[in-house]
Amino acid sequence: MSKSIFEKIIDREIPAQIIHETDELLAFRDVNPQAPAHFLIIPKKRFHRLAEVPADEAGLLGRLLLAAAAVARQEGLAADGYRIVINNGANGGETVPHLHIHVLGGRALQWPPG
Ligand code: DGP
Repeated sequence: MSKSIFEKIIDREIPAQIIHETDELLAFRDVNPQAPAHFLIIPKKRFHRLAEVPADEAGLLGRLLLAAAAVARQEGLAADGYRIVINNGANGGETVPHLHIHVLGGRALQWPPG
């Protein structure tokens, strides 16, 4: 299967503003920000969406969430708060077929989303 945009970012084939990286995950700024602060956390291992992550990867999912909180803190979002979103599949609004966690902050966000 051909590489997704996010795999090309992982492999440094296309540029991105990377703000955190470990051997298993990457955080970078969203190219089309929906809030003053908007970044994505992705696993380097490819899962098309949350629903495809097997039970034996529960630890990785936990570390992705912890990294989202840690990078939000690093970005100065912890005091005022932020939102974490995972779009899963077409009706969820997922456009890039590689699991990603959105972190949005820097303004008050509406609920429910449209
Ligand atoms: P989603 O709709 O949940 O699949 O979100 C995909 C997000 O990925 C969307 O907010 C825009 C972002 N995005 C798409 N292509 C690129 C890219 O080439 N670079 C970066 N940094 N973000 C991208």
